[in-house]
Amino acid sequence: MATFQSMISPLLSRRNLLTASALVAAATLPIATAAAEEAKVDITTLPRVKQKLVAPPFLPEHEQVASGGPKIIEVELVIEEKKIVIDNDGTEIWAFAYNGSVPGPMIVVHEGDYVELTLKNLPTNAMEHNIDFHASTGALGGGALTKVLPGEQTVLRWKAVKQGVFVYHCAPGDVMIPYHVVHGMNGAVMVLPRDGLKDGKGNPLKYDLAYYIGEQDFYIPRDQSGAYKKYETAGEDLSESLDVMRTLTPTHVVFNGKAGALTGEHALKAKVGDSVLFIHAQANRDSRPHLIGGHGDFVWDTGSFADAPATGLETWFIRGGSAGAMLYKFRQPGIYAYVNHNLIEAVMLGATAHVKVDGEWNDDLMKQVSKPGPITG
Ligand SMILES: [Cu+2]
Repeated sequence: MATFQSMISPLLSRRNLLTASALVAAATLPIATAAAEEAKVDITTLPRVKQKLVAPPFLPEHEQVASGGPKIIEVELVIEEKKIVIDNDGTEIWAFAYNGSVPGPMIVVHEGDYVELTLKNLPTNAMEHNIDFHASTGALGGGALTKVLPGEQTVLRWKAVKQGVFVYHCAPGDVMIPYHVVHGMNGAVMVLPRDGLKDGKGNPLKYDLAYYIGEQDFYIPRDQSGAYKKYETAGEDLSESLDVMRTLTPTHVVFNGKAGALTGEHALKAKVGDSVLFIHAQANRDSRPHLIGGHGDFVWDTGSFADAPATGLETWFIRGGSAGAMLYKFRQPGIYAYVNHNLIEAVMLGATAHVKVDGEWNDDLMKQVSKPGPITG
């Protein structure tokens, strides 16, 4: 009877042989693999471009199709601990803000570019901060290499090898990770394909406008009367905030740092015929964007531009800890509501934006045949 050893040893030796020959083959291959190509990049020869970051809902100036080869895109984020108001009732939070905005600014590059970030922690701040880029590879997304104390700065360079839209956020360790993220310390990166967006069948997709909607859940402690508490300094709310966070029930879910930040006179603007790219980021919690009165013509809800977009969606899904993108061409004028279609969160907690669209009404798509009036039959 064959022993166990004799049964497996031919397999073992065959596997060893295969492994060994694979190693030899790899060693003798011409330097033509993608990995070898990447290793040959001489970073000192690449052009450097400074990208001027802007507060959401806007994106920095950028090309949709990259001209030329890879570049080093230099950006600066300055961390500021600042008191902000998050609703129309004057509710406050000491936010931890990249470049002073909640969420932080969007960075836009192309696949193959390098992001070179200077991260500064203002000397007036109280806490250590850092940054974890979901778009990057290695060292906890850069989090392990970017811890800066108040008064310090650091420079991190990473290569954009994954195309899509991605979240970045502070991750200083332990409970400070969610505490900083739900105090506004997150933002987004868009890594475009070098030849621009595609519809999944190889046809190019262009946008006339792009808006960046950062959704933020807040967990504000209340006093004994039920009123939201105010604090004198950043970090003073730590233990009471953690108690509210443990409930997993946010007191506010808002776009761009404040309920009403993108409604009424602050509405996003477009014209009939404009194709508008909406980038939606949520660093902590699931969301389900919906454009009331329109659709997601093309939706990359996983955030990956390497995958074909879904088409004609009613509502889509943004996984907590990710960003997604949607392209829609407006066909009718009027006010559209762009919401998180958990409507409790949209209407009662703040997650609503408006898009004011100018242009000519199309009766074929919709017509009010008779105005509301008494029932006649
Ligand atoms: Cu932080």
